[in-house]
Amino acid sequence: MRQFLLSTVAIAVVTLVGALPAQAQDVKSRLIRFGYGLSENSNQGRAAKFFAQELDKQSGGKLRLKGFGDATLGSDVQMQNALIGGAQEMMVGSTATLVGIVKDFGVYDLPFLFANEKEADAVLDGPFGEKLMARLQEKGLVGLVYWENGFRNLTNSKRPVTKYEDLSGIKLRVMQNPIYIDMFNQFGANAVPMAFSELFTALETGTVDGQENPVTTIQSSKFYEVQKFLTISRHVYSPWIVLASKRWHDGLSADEKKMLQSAAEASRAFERSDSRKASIESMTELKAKGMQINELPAAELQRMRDKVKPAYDKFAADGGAQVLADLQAALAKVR
Ligand code: KDG
Repeated sequence: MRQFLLSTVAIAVVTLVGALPAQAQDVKSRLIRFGYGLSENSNQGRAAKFFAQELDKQSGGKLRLKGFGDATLGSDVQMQNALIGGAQEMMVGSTATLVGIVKDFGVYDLPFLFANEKEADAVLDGPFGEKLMARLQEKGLVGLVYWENGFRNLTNSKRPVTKYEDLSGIKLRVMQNPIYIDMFNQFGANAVPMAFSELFTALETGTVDGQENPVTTIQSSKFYEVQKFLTISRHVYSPWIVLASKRWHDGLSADEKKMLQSAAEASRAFERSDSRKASIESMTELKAKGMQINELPAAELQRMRDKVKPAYDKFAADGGAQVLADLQAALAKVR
């Protein structure tokens, strides 16, 4: 009887603690600076706002996340360094710009890797994506969740791209990542690596003729003002990754870490849903803004796949063989 009473009391206490309001949990008042590169009125900006609201709700207003858009806290690479040094708490940015910190993140940049969002979600949120994310900790970063940047498409000011040879001679801005540089040089373009924050001006002044990004970014960054042609190629599925400074994150209580992760996971669901809806809306708006839009047929996409297949061999030869094999095994499970 005594044992029964003790276990009943224990269950009651655990239940009560779990339901305790934030005020009774170990949560301090904190300001969290969250940097990102796109505008406030973008899928990235809307998700940052949702993340802040969710964290506010879960922490009783104590964990105040403040979004800083338009790269006001710096480019992805600059913010990554600020997090590592402990000068900034959080950010969201492209996994493509992480290759200088953990080279294996380049696996996500391989052309035509994911066929659809379902595959991407399953691999990124599954054991493969989590394992790769965990490797950031030894470098001073904590990955919380992946968001969706999306399938990337081509824009330029010169001509319609109906086959990859049409890219010949086009100065094409790419992210600062060797796989993108090689890929577009292979297609005959002149790949120009550049931070996102410099891109609009570079397009406006003709420093570059074109770029490649998801249609949501093309719309929210108003690239239609300086680009005439849009080619739907979906040549890479691009993830974003929500990062925290490990120096800062290590100082959080277990309750605070739990709230942060829970709010981040809620923001992931919101962001993907919002991005997919915005992707459809963006196509309508880009047409209305007068962009000349073409979609590459399957036969041309296959030609492009064949043309850049060496990217896979090069990635494997440069030390990426194991991570590529692991990703392909994870993909096979969801196909
Ligand atoms: O800061 C902007 C980046 O997060 C993201 O948009 C990267 O797709 C990207 C690009 O083209 O730089």
